[in-house]
Amino acid sequence: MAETDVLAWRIDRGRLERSIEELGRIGATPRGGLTRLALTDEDRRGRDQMVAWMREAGLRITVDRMGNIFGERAGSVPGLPPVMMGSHVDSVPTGGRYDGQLGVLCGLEAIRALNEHAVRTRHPVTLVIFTNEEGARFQPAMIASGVMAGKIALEDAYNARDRDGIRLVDELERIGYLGPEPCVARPMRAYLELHIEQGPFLEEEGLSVGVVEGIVAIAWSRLTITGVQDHAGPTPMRIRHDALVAAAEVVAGARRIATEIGGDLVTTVGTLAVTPNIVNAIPGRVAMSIDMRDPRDAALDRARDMLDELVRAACAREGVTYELEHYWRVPCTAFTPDVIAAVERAARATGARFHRIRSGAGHDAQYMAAIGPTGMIFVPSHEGRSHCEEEFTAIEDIEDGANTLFLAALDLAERA
Ligand code: HGY
Ligand code: MN
Ligand code: MN
Repeated sequence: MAETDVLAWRIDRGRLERSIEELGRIGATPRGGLTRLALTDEDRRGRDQMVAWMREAGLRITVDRMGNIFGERAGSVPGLPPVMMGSHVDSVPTGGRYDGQLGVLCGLEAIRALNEHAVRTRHPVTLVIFTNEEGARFQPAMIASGVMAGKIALEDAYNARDRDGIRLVDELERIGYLGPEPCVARPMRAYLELHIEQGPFLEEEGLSVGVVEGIVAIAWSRLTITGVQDHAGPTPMRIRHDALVAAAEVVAGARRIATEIGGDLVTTVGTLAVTPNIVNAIPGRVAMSIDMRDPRDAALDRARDMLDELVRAACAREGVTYELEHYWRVPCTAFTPDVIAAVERAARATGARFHRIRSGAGHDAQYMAAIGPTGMIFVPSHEGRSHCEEEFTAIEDIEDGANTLFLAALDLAERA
């Protein structure tokens, strides 16, 4: 296969657009977004649709014990490790139709294009769909790639419970995706993930492709504050121990930590559950989450220490007790130079307007980078929006990204 010919190959934009539309209808929200939480019936329907398309594309399907789905396209040289492309099909509640879904569908389109060009690459090419990447229903995020990378114990993942106390493993079984394959690191030539940027940089710079160099460090904590539930009327202010007053100090303090440390540190309190959560009772209990991220591991360590002190002081002032658990931490992750270079060559060959970029969002690629050569391709998010129904990426940019993924996968699957 002459190098120059291959670089002129392209994916089929219309076919890709139709797949995005069709998969986006499963779990669609009235405002054009997507609610397809991990291991729900909608997720099962999305998975079933992907498996049907993967079978049509001639892929050999396997499912592992975390419900990760693999579709393998054989290579010409026996025994060579695959080039893997993948992402996730679960979404956040009232999320968008591009987060995760694009990576899986652009990977499928790249395989369909390989079939069209009747090419047999030296290395196999495998499409992978990871379970529960979002961490919206079961925590933490990226739980299935985390098990594969040996960073999360299978039993811990199996016993993760959603807000109704339902276990992850029972839902895997219920939807028929508790597979037999071990969920362990497997040899790979490279792992490539196309994803929306979920930030404003590419669109602001008029770019259609981001060549991702790595991902920030991420820390998730859960805080439970216990005060004294009492009547909102007759209880004098001087004897109150109001869990929500302490929690409110922590919310405002988390923002101050980001301001004080500065740089690219971000802090978010995303969940806050008040008990008994009625007008005329002093809150006796608050459960809340704190998400902190920074490209510098040391800065994230400092932020966590400041959070510990913030919580201690806020609860002491209000005379309430607390439990603070730092339960998930992923280090700042650098992708593999050889894979980054392949992505950059591919972006250049497609004529896309590209630039190097770092990811502020976590992805399965973050754990895959711990077990093999890994890289990512970003496409722009309109106004940088994501994890919302307004999430949008123009098909012209998706096409540039998909062509970049296709040519990078070809490059990596053909080279020795
Ligand atoms: O949390 C994240 O960054 C990803 O959306 N799971
Ligand atoms: Mn995602
Ligand atoms: Mn996401």
